Amino acid sequence: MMIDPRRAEIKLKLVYYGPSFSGKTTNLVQIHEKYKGKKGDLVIIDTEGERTLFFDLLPLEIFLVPGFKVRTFLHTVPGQVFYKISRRLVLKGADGVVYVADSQRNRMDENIEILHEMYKNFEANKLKREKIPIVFQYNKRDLHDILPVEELEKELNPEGHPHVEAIAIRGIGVFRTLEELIKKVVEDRLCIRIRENV
Ligand SMILES: Nc1nc2c(ncn2[C@@H]2O[C@H](COP(=O)(O)OP(=O)(O)O)[C@@H](O)[C@H]2O)c(=O)[nH]1
Ligand SMILES: [Mg+2]
Repeated sequence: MMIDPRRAEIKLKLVYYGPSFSGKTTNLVQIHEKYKGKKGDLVIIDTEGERTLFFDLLPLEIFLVPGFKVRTFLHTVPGQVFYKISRRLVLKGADGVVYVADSQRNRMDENIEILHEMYKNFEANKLKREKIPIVFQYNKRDLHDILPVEELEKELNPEGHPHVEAIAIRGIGVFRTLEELIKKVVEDRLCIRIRENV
């Protein structure tokens, strides 16, 4: 987090982490659509077969703290095994993380594996696991062979971080996820209580 009192500006770096194809890029595309006029350009690095080669980046301006402009930078990570290093680097200086899990039963092993990798990467970046705000997003709730939320919670989120059910492709749960995270980041880091209706 960077606070620039002269420009009355707070800069936040938020990272969407998770396995390949869980819906991270879709979240950013939906947010980009909604915040027309308040945003910078969404950078999606497209490659054949996989949408995110290095990262997606979406700068976003919001007015949360009275008198301060909050500039948020949303990043995603590439999911595949061979981009391990990018996934470590992108966490550098992160203020908060959304863990986008794929709710499908057959994706559970990968949800767990990439989550453990994320916790290891926190350490590599000197981020304290207990201190960094995390919101879990259980995505693809529209599909058939999905696990109940209670089971996902037990496996992925025993610490009880906030969680949101989502169908990112239809925009459902996307903004709630982002709002939950920003709220948590600002409250934890700036010790400011946010009104309930932001
Ligand atoms: N059925 C369904 N498909 C989704 C949902 N969210 C994303 N997808 C699809 O899942 C695929 C991977 O999404 P993408 O955002 O590229 O995943 P990423 O690899 O995590 O960035 C794409 O084909 C999306 O359209 C969802 O909520 N439901
Ligand atoms: Mg992607």
